[in-house]
Amino acid sequence: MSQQNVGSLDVEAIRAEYPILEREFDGTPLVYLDNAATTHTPEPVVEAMSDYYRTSNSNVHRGIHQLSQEASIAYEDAHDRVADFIGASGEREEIVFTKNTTESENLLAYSWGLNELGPDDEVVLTEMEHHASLVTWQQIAKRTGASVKYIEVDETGRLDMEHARECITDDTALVSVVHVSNTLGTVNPVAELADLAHDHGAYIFVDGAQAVPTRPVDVEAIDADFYAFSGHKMAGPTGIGVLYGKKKLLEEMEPYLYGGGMIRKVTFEDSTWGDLPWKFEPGTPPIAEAVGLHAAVDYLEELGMERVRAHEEELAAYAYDRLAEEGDVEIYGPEPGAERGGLVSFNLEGVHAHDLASIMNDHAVAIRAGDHCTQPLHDKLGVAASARASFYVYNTHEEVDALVEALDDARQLFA
Ligand code: C6P
Repeated sequence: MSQQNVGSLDVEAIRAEYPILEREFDGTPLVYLDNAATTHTPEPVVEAMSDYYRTSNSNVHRGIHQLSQEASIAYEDAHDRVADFIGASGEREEIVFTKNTTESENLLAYSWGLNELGPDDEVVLTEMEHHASLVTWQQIAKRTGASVKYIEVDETGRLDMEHARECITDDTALVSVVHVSNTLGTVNPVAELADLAHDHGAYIFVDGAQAVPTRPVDVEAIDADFYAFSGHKMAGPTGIGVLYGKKKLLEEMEPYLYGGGMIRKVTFEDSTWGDLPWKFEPGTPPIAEAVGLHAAVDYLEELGMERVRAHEEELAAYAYDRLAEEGDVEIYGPEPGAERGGLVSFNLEGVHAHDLASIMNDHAVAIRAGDHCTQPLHDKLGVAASARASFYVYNTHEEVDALVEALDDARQLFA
């Protein structure tokens, strides 16, 4: 297999569109393996955003003038483009732009959770949830009297589906599950969980922060009621995220932020709300970021999401196998294959993950170390922290080799 053609992506051509990858630290070329935190932004996306600022910058839905109309059309089109990308047939009405996945989860929790949950209700999470949903539902449960249950993760890093069937009952109001775990890499059976939730009259929210950037996602094939992700993890800009919701459910939900741009009629006594999705997008929204997200979707579709997935799986398998050969490395999560996304979390015996990340940094290898916002999961794994290498469309086998080679330095210094 050529080092430049991983999973049939032309990685050399792809890398040429990311000037940041040319950076060197003390003469050593950057090896960026922190893509689950944030991916880099290719030239077409930067160009689309700077073109917007150069030619059409204005506020949306407020002006009759030409620039405002252009900005409004670009902003609205971005909703349609995202809807199409994730298979939402209700188009823009089902796509709410937020700041990030975290805000999307909070929107659902405040808007739906605070109003609908009560002491008889249960919210079913999994032990591998990111704090963005785990902390949010904990807090909403405290305020509403609802209880929270966790589907267990088994020793292979997969969800225990037998336990899932025990946890999800007629008392369940919502199942909140991460599609691809940012720590274990596990790809969860979200469609099966959606069926389970619906069989018991519950809704399902899917946290797709690590899924939409890395594989084809069809929210209607999953039958997700709600689905969230962030622009900055999918070759797009920071400052924009998405909450997908089935139109009927979003229509029934109260807004959670109030202000201009989301109303139909306001009197001194009361107000009524505008159409979807605008009733959830008060104030000046992330317009240039929406333009950038649109360009990122175009960019990814041109690469082909099946090819992106194949590339991710292949690099994860290569990294897993190389790390597993080391003998003193503990790897978390499922073995390589369709049930593992493009990341590998691990620990090197005798070396704290933070020290390891610091040694990697000396080699210009950027990885993440810590709890990855999954503290309870790390407690369960029996470690305070782990190191994590996560891959994207521009990563190569050689970069995985650089990661593995740097382990020797860490051993010499700390072990
Ligand atoms: N994970 C990481 O793993 P925001 O920061 O709102 O764009 O995304 C939050 C989030 C929610 N769910 C999952 C599964 C995630 O992985 C993340 C972000 C980053 O490095 C930061 S903790």
